[in-house]
Amino acid sequence: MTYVVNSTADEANASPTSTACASAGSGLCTLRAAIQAANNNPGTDTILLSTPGVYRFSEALAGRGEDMAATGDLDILDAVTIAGAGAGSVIIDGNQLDRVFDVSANGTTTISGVTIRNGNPGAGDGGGISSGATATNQVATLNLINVVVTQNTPGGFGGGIANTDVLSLTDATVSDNTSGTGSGFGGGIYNAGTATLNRVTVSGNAAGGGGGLGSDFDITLTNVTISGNTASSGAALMHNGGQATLVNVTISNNTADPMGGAVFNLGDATFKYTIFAHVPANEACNNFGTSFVSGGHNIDVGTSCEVPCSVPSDCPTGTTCTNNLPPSRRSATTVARRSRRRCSPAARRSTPGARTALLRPPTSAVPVTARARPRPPVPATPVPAGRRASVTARPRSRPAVPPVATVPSGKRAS
Ligand SMILES: [Ca+2]
Ligand SMILES: [Ca+2]
Repeated sequence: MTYVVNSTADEANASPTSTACASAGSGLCTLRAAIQAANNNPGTDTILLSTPGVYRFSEALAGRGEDMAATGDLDILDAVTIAGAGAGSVIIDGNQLDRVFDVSANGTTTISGVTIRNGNPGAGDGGGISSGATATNQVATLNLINVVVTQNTPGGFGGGIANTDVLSLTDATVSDNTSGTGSGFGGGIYNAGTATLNRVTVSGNAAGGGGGLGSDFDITLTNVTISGNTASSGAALMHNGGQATLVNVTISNNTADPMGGAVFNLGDATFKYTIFAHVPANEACNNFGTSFVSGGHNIDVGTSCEVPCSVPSDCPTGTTCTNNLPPSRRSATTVARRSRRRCSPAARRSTPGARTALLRPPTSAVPVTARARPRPPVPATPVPAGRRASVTARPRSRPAVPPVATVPSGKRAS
């Protein structure tokens, strides 16, 4: 069935068990009433939000912790398609009363063409959206298309979005969300399932760990910009486990204190055609994971995000192992020079200045010990306090986080 919303008011359906959309107040079809009706009507319905305006939660319907869409957040219990007229014109505003959407429906829910803002579920996860099935053997898949998620502030994880199942964002912006004061994880998005982002901007979000993105499982970023996010560590991305795949990603101007201005990795990560733009004096990447692999063709304003190499055979096809130290530091010790070798596009060799770099000793002349890949510099506090605290506080189905075991022995402060 297709429900056409014809009122921006926030009113519950006249009958909470009806499949017809008519609110208890005006008799019009409100967004809340449409969701209640669609929940009651088996199968994937469509809800059209064609009327521009701000769909603001009513204080009269405040009520966190309710799961039938009658009060507080809009609970999606049956897979649905919600189609808005555009993120610039259709704004769903949680009014700080609760998160905006709580998706627990088995199957595929699609939300497009809306802005989701001002969600605040209190102590819960997912300021704007929480998505994940609660029933055993069910999977909530949420696709967000042409959506803006902004200015949401949960007490828990996932300032903008918290996902425990399957999430995708396409042509979306996740901006200016904040997860739990000080210790929250995933300022823009918290992913404990699988997350796929394509043509997405993640900016201005804040968290204790993972300012832009905090991920415990697989995450794939393609054509993504992550900028202006802040955290204690992993300002752009904190990746705790599973595979992170970054292709055509720009990471710039993210700020972490004390470490990991760009990426904090405890899992497996690969990156290709990726720009790491940060203050060169700061280490932008902290890798304690099982792998941190360059697919080549990256640009690193500093050097910390490129994986060290020792010999050309360490590098992907089309790249070669060259000294990445700035000219002013190339008189450093042999060990330092080797630790700063990075895989760079082979095309660079065509420049006259770099040509001498080709005149290196043959591979056989490099001592075997030099092949051991140096670890990146280890900061004073390997695992952020926020991450530890959060694992303790939220033991639910999160994966085994290997924060301590993966840190090289002898490198922890304290
Ligand atoms: Ca339905
Ligand atoms: Ca609710």
